[in-house]
Amino acid sequence: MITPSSARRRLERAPFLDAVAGRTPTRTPVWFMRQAGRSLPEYREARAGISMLDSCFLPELLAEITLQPVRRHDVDCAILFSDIVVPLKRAGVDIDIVPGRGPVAAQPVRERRDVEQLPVLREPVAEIAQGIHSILAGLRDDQVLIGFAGAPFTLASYLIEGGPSKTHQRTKALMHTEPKTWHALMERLTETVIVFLAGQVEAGVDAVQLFDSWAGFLSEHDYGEFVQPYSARIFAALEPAGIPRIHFGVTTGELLGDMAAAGADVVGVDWRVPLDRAAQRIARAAGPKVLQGNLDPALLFAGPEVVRGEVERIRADARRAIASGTATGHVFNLGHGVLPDTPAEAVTEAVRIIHQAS
Ligand code: 1CP
Repeated sequence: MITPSSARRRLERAPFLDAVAGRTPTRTPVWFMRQAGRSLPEYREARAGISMLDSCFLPELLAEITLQPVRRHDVDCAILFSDIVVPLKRAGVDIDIVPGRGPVAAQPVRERRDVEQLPVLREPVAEIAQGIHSILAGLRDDQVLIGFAGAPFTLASYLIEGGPSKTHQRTKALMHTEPKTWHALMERLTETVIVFLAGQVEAGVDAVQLFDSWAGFLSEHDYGEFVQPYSARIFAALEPAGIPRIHFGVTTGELLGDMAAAGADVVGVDWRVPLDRAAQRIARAAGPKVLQGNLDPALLFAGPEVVRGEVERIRADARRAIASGTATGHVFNLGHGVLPDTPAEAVTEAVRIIHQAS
């Protein structure tokens, strides 16, 4: 169980918190997944000569990189600069982030013995707690900090496949051929994720997002049997902390109800499903929730007029959902992360358009 933190800020006028609580925000809150990173020249400069994973363990650097997009784009939320594999690395798993590719595990987890030997994170990551303190000192009281973790399924996929996968074939095969091994792995990863998030909550983050990025590859049945119970345990552990909990995955149109039912307050929706239809699926399964999304990140390349049209359409979809009682609020975001080649100016312009439309 994750208890409320004495470091938690009391924010009275943050648009994100107003939208999540069902109040009318002063402007539409917006943040973008992957708002920190390669699209920013100042990020490339700050990271020069430092590996991705090393940068996640340097408190002042991770704080600076987290704040860069907040300063440049005037987004309403900072997202902690870290990676989903950071808790695995700190626990002692031999995993690295290969530039241009992503997380790669030296010894993939394939058998019962591998699972039994997989280290579990026992202590929060102290460097991240220090970084969070610096970030909070650099934010205004209308800007929130979102902490995050990867969900057990998405982490398991990197460990089992050994790296990024377009099919998740070994992961699915393990679930079905060795369900006991699968469940043992998910137990361990769930513990790690809870300890990792507990440290962020204790350090004072204002909200948390659980990224189950690749859950959309699963059938509804497999999601329900092999994945949802563990994500639900994480959301239940977070509940006493009293901060908003966001759940996100890509191509999860068919799973939105089940992902909402895992216990989130806010459900991320990718661009494939209109927000009002997403809200119906969510409300039917779990009651009305806050929606987060869902501009197609590729459209940041299409120029401000296209973005303006899409922003209006998405806001109309969200308004319809709220008016019909199937959603209680809307946080603007992309349907997935900022693409690395996106011009920084296009991101700033999109934020301006979203705020203007409020
Ligand atoms: O600004 C922010 O959003 C914060 C930074 C952030 C976040 C939220 C990073 C930094 N990683 C993440 C989470 C993360 N990492 C997810 C969930 C979000 C998503 O769906 O995009 C996933 C799946 C990962 C795994 C990962 N790490 C990948 C994807 C690989 C694949 O399977 O396709 C990659 C490329 C990384 C490396 C990484 N993490 C972050 C950055 C800036 C980078 C690229 C750095 C580099 O290569 O030098």
